[in-house]
Amino acid sequence: MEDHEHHHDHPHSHDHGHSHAHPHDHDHQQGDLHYGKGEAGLSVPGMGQRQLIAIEMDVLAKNNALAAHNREHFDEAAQLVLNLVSSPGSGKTTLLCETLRQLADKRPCAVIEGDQQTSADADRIRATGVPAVQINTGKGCHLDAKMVHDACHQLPANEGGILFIENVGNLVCPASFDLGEKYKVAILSVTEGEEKPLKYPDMFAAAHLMVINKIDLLPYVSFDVARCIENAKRVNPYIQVIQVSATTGEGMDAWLNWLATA
Ligand SMILES: Nc1nc2c(ncn2[C@@H]2O[C@H](COP(=O)(O)OP(=O)(O)OP(=O)(O)O)[C@@H](O)[C@H]2O)c(=O)[nH]1
Ligand SMILES: [Mg+2]
Repeated sequence: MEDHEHHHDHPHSHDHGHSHAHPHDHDHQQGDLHYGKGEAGLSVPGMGQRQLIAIEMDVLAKNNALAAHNREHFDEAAQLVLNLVSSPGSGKTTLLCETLRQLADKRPCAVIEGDQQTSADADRIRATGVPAVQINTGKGCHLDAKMVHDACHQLPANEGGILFIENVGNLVCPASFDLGEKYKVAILSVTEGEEKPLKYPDMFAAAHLMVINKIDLLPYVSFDVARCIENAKRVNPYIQVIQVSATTGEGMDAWLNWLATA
């Protein structure tokens, strides 16, 4: 079936200022399907682009208001809050556990864990002696500011400390939801492929720092670190990069130094 509608017939796609160049535009082949080219950047059967934009603006506006409220609390408590985002299994919890061990007796820490189900990650964090609240999102694919607000009320005061928020493993939705954090930190492991920043640009555009994890596995996988960094900088020229192995400890000093000055 030849369907060129998505290529040439965008009823609403007169210029609204969103048509900035995407680095991957030139890769598109004839016959590929592009559902993100409308104004809303996505497609939902039965819904128009304007309707989708209205819904998204409403949801994000409510979330942003709560995130601003969270940020005020975090600032009052002089608490550094980081939102750790990545695909499932990149090593967020492993990196966190190692970080918490290194920071023990140096800086008070607390953790909010987001997963669809289970308290497995909060249990791993609590085993380090650091307080943690597990949020189960059910069918939800990301944490939102209200969830983080509620979780903070379950945690002890963490004046001058660091609150790590481990988001649901997902490189898409968490990019859009401000939780009130100071920075998003994107964790990408070397088993995932160096094209991820180009495939999921929103996440890497939103992140302040990219942590490349599992560098102990570099001898066994074909992962081009320089290319990965180049790709990340194509979507976010300002992104900082740190390479670590959460299991061997390599690169942990750079990460801890970054935390100390963040
Ligand atoms: N070789 C190696 N394995 C690692 C490293 N960091 C994490 N892993 C392993 O990767 C797997 C996933 O690690 P997790 O820390 O659970 O990953 P996560 O990002 O928290 O996963 P979700 O919470 O499910 O999204 C585990 O088997 C870890 O032992 C690393 O630096 N090197
Ligand atoms: Mg985890």
